[in-house]
Amino acid sequence: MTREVVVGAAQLGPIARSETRAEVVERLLALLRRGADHGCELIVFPELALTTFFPRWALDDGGDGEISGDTTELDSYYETAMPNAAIQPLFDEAKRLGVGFHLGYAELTDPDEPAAGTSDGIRHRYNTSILVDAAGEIVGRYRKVHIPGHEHYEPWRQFQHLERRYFEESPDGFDVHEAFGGIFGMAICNDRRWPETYRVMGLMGVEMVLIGYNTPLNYAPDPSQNPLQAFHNHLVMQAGAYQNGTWVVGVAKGGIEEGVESLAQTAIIAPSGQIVAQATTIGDELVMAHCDLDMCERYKKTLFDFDRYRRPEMYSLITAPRGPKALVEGTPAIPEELRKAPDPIRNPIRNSSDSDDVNEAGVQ
Ligand code: CDT
Repeated sequence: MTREVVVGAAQLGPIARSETRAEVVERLLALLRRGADHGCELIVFPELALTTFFPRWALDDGGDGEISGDTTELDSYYETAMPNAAIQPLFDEAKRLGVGFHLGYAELTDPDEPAAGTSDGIRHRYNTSILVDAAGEIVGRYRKVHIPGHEHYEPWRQFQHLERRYFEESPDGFDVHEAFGGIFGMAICNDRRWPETYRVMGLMGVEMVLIGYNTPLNYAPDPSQNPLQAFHNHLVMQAGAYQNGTWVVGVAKGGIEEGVESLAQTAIIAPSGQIVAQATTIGDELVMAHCDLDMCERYKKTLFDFDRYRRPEMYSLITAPRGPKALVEGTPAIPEELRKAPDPIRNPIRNSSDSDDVNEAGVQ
């Protein structure tokens, strides 16, 4: 018997700054019910699915230090409990329909709440997603690892991307969860661009990675990338799926939100790297696919048989502290053991007559 999961990728169009949680939850409920009507077992909502993408605005004093000043509007975009009264209808309806869901939201932790895993007396701000099973239980929580953008107000930009001000980097990292008859993982938006995201979960046997995203089409630091946004989006998710033998479900909040245009292109991607379903609009849309989790084995047990073919001893640079910059800036920061590794390009075998101004890594 195949392990098939019917997945609905619930793309959202823009959420206005003035839109209430109740209004947004109504939109989520419409997509949830549509998915249930079509036999979906899991509905995947995007990153920060309950509010507008608020990091585009400076919502505190924007200074060098911590968040300060009047944070009333900023704080209004975070959930301090999950579920809470505003979101409970989504949990209730999903349970009634026997459908699970994935939901991204901004999390403001309760300093005294041990269940949040952060009972250090500090209120933390995370970009978070949860996985809820068909019985309405939260079976996994993930906090975004790779936080893009900038820390301070930058007046030269058309709009801000203050994620690095409003969210802390996850202290937890990646994890996988047994649910829906398989092994599920989560990542959020910018995480999808990093191969390590998929590989860490791949090493834990992930069979489906759920990813929500808000990706503005205008990338201010290098506008030459703007026309490539759609290409890069699918490139990274298709590669992540194939190279780890896993399904990937990438779900957008797209369209023109408060004057900022964001990528849509929601897609369900097979372990072969092929897109099996894709959104055709930039608004609220449900895209669905019957996903055979056993298909993962075809890749996990052949080309990407990690136990058989991986060479982790060759990859230690990947988990070394940030850097190295040696090859671009001329400051060798390569770990000692790698400097000595036989590498015909970076570390050619030397004759005793070789000049001493070449170090063991072959960097001049
Ligand atoms: N939400 C999110 O992570 N968006 C980023 C935009 C990067 S531009 C600062 C992304 O990687 O799509």
